[in-house]
Amino acid sequence: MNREKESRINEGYSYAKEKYAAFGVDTDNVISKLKDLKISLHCWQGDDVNGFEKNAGGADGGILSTGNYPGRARNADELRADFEKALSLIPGKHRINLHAIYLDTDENVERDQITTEHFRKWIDWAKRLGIGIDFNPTCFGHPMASSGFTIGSKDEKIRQFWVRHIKACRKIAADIGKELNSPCIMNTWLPDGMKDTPADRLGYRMQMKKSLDEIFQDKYDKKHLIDAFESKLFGIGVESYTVASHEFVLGYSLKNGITPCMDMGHFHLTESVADKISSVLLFSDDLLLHVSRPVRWDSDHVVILNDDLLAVAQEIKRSNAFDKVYYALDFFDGSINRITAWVTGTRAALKSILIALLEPTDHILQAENDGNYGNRLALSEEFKTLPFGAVWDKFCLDMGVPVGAEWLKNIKEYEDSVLSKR
Ligand code: RNT
Ligand code: ZN
Repeated sequence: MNREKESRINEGYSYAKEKYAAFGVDTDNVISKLKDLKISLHCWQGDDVNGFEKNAGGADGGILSTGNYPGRARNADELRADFEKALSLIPGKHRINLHAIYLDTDENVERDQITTEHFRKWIDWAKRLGIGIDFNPTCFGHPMASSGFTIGSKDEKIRQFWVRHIKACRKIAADIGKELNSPCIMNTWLPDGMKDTPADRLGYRMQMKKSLDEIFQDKYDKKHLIDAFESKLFGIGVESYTVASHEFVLGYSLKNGITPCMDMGHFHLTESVADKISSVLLFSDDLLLHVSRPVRWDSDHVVILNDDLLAVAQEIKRSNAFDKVYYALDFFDGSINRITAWVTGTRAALKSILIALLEPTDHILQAENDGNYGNRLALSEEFKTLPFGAVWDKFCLDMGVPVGAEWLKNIKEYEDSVLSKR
């Protein structure tokens, strides 16, 4: 970056600093907090949730990536290269999130037989980059899941197969956490459900509970493994019944010391995930968020800086809970450059956090406590146009990543020299 541009960014920043200081907000302090904040980047945006099993069949179980933009990663080496490109355009040091189907091995290994060694190359790579890895069992896109049930199945063969898979994944996740010296968050999402109204809603839930109890019998140190469990409302082809519903997941998690996971696309569209945070955190030590963007349904669009995203970050800030809430991205759009998708979504999530951290919350709170709801409203509106963009630019500059839309040039270069050759 040339000196002229750099000094313009610094000028903009000192103006913003002054503006925020007038409300008692220290922008330098906010930037230093944001530097330490980690977002978990999901590997599955890089290849449309296909994975690298020998007979990879893509996603099912109600989730769907659409689009055929050229250049999708076809193997783990390509995916790692794409990740590195994305990470180089995102300010801060982040984590990556692997699904079990992203194993990197020549072996043809069944899901209930996978071991840490099948992820050795990922672990070594993460060590080299100095980043953490999160993990997920993959309970979809497999013949044993074709009945629509996994650990909630009434068929013992199917149920036990998936119990073995999730147990194997927990072992791998704990090994990863230990080796990388950073707890690995393993999130379990289960597609189990039915297209039409079941006669036995309770029965499958009892099966699932029994399976989970078996799975969590294996004990691991929280220093290495944090177990999370994701709820869902419905999926395509699973419209009438989801075994792991919000109540099921929240109930099971709270009772068993598991971290609940709330995906922003897994609720009725008029429900506010932001509103749930303060309730969940009163009863759970922590919370995993799958940061996603539903458009009419759980469509997993790329995350953008919209009201929902901002409201979530504001709630976490207002609950002073950034150390208890883990941000993991979850979207998959195959219709655009996949690195652009990662970078856009991650930068949007970081911007929402930055805006929340910069918020002069005390002033809004004071107005509320004084019973002056007019001032609360007016201040909230005024704060929306404080110059956070100048602080964001400064943050990007400090972190050595492109400022503004400059990063699109890097994407173009990479597309020309790498992606277009695939
Ligand atoms: C599905 C869940 C789940 C998946 C990933 C691939 O609706 O959101 O988190 O998106 O595990
Ligand atoms: Zn999710």
